Amino acid sequence: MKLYLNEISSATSRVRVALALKDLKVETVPVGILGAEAESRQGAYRAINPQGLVPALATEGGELITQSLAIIEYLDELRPEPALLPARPEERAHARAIALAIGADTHPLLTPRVALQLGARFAADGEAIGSWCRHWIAEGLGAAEKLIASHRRGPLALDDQPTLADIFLFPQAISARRAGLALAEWPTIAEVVANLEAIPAFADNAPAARK
Ligand SMILES: N[C@@H](CCC(=O)N[C@@H](CS)C(=O)NCC(=O)O)C(=O)O
Repeated sequence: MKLYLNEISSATSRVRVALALKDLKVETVPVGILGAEAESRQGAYRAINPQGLVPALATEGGELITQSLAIIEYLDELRPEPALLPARPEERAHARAIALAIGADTHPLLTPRVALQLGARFAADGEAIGSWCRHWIAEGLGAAEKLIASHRRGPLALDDQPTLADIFLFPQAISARRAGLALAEWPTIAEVVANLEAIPAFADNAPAARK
């Protein structure tokens, strides 16, 4: 399998964590995502992923799968152990809800393409874009804190085994810290993230800091 990725990408980090948890190895292809002329915006990469986003996974058979959630669920079906969703249907739904609160409703507001448009259309400078990002991260993690705290039965987001909820929460929390937010504001998340940082599959696959 071949993974198109960027090391600073939080969506890529989710897939890298899932691969590590399942001990699956892939070939990696770096794709630049920063700046108006980034590789991800060029025709050659758009021919691979029409959305111009990373991650994207080429399967052994050469089929291209986009979207981190779809990729991770594919990997979970390909190699079911360790399972990334709990057994009980209600808990599976909670894991997906937490993953989507971050992956669908928080992270999309923080991407380079959004920052580019804020700059181009509204003359937002680095400080304004930083403030925008901190606002949406705080809104997203504030909601995730309540969702997690109301269902949690163990040291991780849901229980004692990593699920989709942990895989989506972790990179977003690392990005929050880098954006200057203190995780202590969300005590449940801070505790979960500290426990995840002790698991090599997470610690070794956090999104890299921007240089
Ligand atoms: N929903 C997508 C989001 C993918 C995404 O937004 N990736 C970012 C990096 S974390 C990206 O490629 N951004 C390029 C850009 O914003 O121009 C997923 O989960 O895979």
